[in-house]
Amino acid sequence: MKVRVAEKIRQANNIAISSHVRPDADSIGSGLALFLMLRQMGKTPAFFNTDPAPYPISRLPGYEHIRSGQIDPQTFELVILIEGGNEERTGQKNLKNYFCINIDHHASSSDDADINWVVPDAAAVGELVYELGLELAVDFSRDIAFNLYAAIASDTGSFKYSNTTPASLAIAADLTIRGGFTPFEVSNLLFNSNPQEKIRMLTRVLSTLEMALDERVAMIHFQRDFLSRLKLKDIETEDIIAIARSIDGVQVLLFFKEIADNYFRVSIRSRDNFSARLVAQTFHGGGHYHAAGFFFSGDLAAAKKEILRLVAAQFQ
Ligand SMILES: [Mn+2]
Repeated sequence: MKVRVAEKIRQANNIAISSHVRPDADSIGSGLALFLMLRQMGKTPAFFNTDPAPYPISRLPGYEHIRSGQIDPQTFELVILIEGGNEERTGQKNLKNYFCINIDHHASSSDDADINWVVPDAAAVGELVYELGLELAVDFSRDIAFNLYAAIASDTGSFKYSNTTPASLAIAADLTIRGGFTPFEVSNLLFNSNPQEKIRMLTRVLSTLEMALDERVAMIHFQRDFLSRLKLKDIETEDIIAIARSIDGVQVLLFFKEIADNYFRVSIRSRDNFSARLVAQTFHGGGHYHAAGFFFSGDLAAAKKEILRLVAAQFQ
């Protein structure tokens, strides 16, 4: 599949890139690395996203190249989608007008694109774009390598999560050598750049901690007014989730983010042999085995009750 993707790229000149709605560091870092690779190859790439990335992801090198909005009606010979190939995932409404390649590592990825290169064993799409870069024989400049390293470091929780493989570590090591940067430079940008207000917000979210099902489940929630009182627009919440799921003995973490009245985005994280994806799919969501998400309509108490019932069923 990698060879086919590389072949399509070699044949095209005008190439659009887009990643998913509510972009994370993997989708932005991988997309920017690909954008810079295409430029180096003499192509004319353009990167469109429907949603802006939260701080500090917006500080990744080359972020200023990303344009806001729809790919259409411009002409592109090829559209490359990072982590998800359909309108629901990308927010792009006219994908049917283009030849699309979807590069993803979510087992639940759609197969709507013309070529779907989906590798669930990859810890991050950054690993796949690295492989693609080798196939295309590009020179891994500092910015290309930095973005790919950031993508992998982010999706593996700095190489701590269960998705981390020997390949993740080998690729990361190679990227630091080729790019001439230290792992600390990436950590500093991604993890040591928190605005003070985010830490204040974090204390509020963590104060909602509630345990359930013999303390095997931890639940936290985020209310919209946490942000308005702090004058923050949007915030990256992955590290808040990571803190709550680190509690000894917790197998499942549920994070409820209030989007609108009686409407929540639910993130589910799990350990060992508990499938977060199975729960998410029940609510028409998706994700990975240990990290998945979905939307829930109803009040918070109803959401907790219904989801805990499903979690309890999987415990048995
Ligand atoms: Mn990812």
